Amino acid sequence: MSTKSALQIARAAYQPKLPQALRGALKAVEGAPTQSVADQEEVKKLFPNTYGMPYLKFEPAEGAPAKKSINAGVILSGGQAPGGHNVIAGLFDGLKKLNPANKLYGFILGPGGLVDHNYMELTADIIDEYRNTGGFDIIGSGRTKLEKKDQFDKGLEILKALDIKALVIIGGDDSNTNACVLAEYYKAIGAGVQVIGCPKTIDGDLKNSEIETSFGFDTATKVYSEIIGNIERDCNSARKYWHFIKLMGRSASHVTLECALQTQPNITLIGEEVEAKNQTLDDIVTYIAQVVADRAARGMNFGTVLVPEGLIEFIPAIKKLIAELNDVLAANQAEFDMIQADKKIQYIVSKLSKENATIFKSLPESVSRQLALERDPHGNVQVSLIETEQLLADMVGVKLDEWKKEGKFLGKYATQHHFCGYEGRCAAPSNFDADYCYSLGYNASMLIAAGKTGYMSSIKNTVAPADQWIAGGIPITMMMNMEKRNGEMKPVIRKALVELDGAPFKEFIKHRAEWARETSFVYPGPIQYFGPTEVCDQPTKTLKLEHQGK
Ligand code: FBP
Repeated sequence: MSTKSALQIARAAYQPKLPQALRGALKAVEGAPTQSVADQEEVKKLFPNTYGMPYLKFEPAEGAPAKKSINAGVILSGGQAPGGHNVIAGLFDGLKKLNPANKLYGFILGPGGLVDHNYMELTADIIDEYRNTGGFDIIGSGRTKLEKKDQFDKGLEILKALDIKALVIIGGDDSNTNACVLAEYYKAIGAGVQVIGCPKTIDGDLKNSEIETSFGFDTATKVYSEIIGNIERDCNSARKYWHFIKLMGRSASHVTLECALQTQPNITLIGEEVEAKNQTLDDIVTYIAQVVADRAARGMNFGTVLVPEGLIEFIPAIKKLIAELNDVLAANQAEFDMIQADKKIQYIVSKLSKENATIFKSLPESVSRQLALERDPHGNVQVSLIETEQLLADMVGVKLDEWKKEGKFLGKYATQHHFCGYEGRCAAPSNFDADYCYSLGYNASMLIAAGKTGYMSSIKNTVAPADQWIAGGIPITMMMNMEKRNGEMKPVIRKALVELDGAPFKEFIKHRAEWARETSFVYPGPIQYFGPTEVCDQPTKTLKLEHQGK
């Protein structure tokens, strides 16, 4: 028996809130047919059975809730995000409400569990242990890419053996893309298995006109903002360090932007802006150095800098390099795999264009290795492993030394580095994430009962109180476009990047110069689970500003 903290015990009793429409009998109301966000003809051809389905909304109905016998399976896919356990709890409660004899099976350690037939039945006592807790440890997660027919067929064997009629895949854009491919395949072969997706990722980049936010973003950004606020207070107390803080979030800078809005640091870099302005690494370094020098001239040799982990991918010259690296690796994979480990970098350089080879060679070796060699199973550069915060701090130091010699910088410059990443992904979900996730899971069971496949569970109107949230389903094909992956054009869910004409970014640039000049730090403190609603139930600033902008 494991020992529980006082908070864990108190939190276990929390009953997540559900939208009104999911509380009793309901009916599914179909909306307009959908189209993919781009490349309609190509996407339609690849998804003949699941393309163009209508939006779906659940509305309260008269009478008793429907009864339905159905066993379901669930998979947690990709990086952890606070609230995953509540999605499973909501799904479990929904299935049991449909019929107490219904069973829920969890596939162990991600999509690989389905292929390898590694599973467990999730019973009420197991579920109760995990309600309102962070982490994905109830069944574990993994990054196996579900994309091949033999994986789908292998999965179907175990689904049939367990009489599972529906599979819920909880994941980010890549995992939900694969969920959609699986839904299409099972429908095409008449397998009798529905596939439903759930929008997970702390990165906040799985959102669109219909999905307002991915779960986990709320809690993770609140944890990081607490840490940043604490660092800012330390910084403002000692007044002797520049703190460089890298924030997780993959390519998109949503996490960094949200944390900036919550904590008002001196400098915040936004990858999407760097790309739009066609900035070089030197431009970024010069900008930071200038803020440091200006503050130093006013007696302030301290400050905070937020760096999104995906920054490097947005620097146009490096973006071009990554695109060529992807093509080179895809075209020469067999030959590349045969090359001795210590000769691999040299081999890559020999295949790159002169321009990209020069940039590649100019990067510190740790960065070039990450860009070229160490990709995740979806082909993504593992940006969380690149020490951009250290790289920038050092480069700013070199520039300031030059300026010192020229008499342009007279201050002191000492640095500290931090990375806010893994410490935010498994935090106990905030009230928002606890409610949102439970609703997403419960709603997924209703999509299953409605016989749907290829849909993503959707909960909208999330800045309103939970009883006014709108529950329904969005066809996953609606979110797709064609993109180059491993040298080939593939249908994928379009990643949401920070929009430079969007309300959150506009709010940030309104204040950026003042936050750089002054010390305007805000200290948000830790997430509160019990107490006044204005302290405990606030959604993110990003979500609020995006709603105001509508
Ligand atoms: P997904 O939600 O897209 O799976 O990724 C979340 C994330 O935390 C990213 O922010 C980060 O770059 C990546 O996972 C780190 O991956 P890993 O957990 O494999 O180190």
